[in-house]
Amino acid sequence: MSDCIFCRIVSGALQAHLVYESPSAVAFLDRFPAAPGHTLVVPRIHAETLNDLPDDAIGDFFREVKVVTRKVTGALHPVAFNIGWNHGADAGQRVFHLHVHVLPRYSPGGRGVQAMGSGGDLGELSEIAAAIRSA
Ligand code: DGP
Repeated sequence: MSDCIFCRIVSGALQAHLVYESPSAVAFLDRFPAAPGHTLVVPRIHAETLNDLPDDAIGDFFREVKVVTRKVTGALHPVAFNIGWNHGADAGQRVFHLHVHVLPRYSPGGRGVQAMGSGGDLGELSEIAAAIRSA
């Protein structure tokens, strides 16, 4: 898609600091890093979200996320990572080409994604689980 900035990075039309390329994925430094070495891993094919990535592409793609994580570890020696992605505008997704944030952490005591929860009354677990199972 010519109007997708990550498709343009994948094709070479837009400059980025590439750190890894494979037949299925491209990885480059986030232009607005949250930590040194903050890297984005994107599938070569355009998929807005994980739901849009074909099932037969998912394994290869996530294997490359692992490769990139190991490369960042080898280069920068973080103590841990937050690895994940924003799925949908209301979760903070701003670029609608699936990308996994590989975000190195350099100090202990980090809070996980659970810290994004709102707390309070979060519903009855058994009812919620049943609804998800039957969906
Ligand atoms: P998200 O909120 O999950 O959609 O994150 C999008 C990320 O993409 C954000 O951390 C900044 C980064 N980004 C946006 N535009 C560019 C760009 O043109 N080049 C690079 N390298 N990163 C970009």
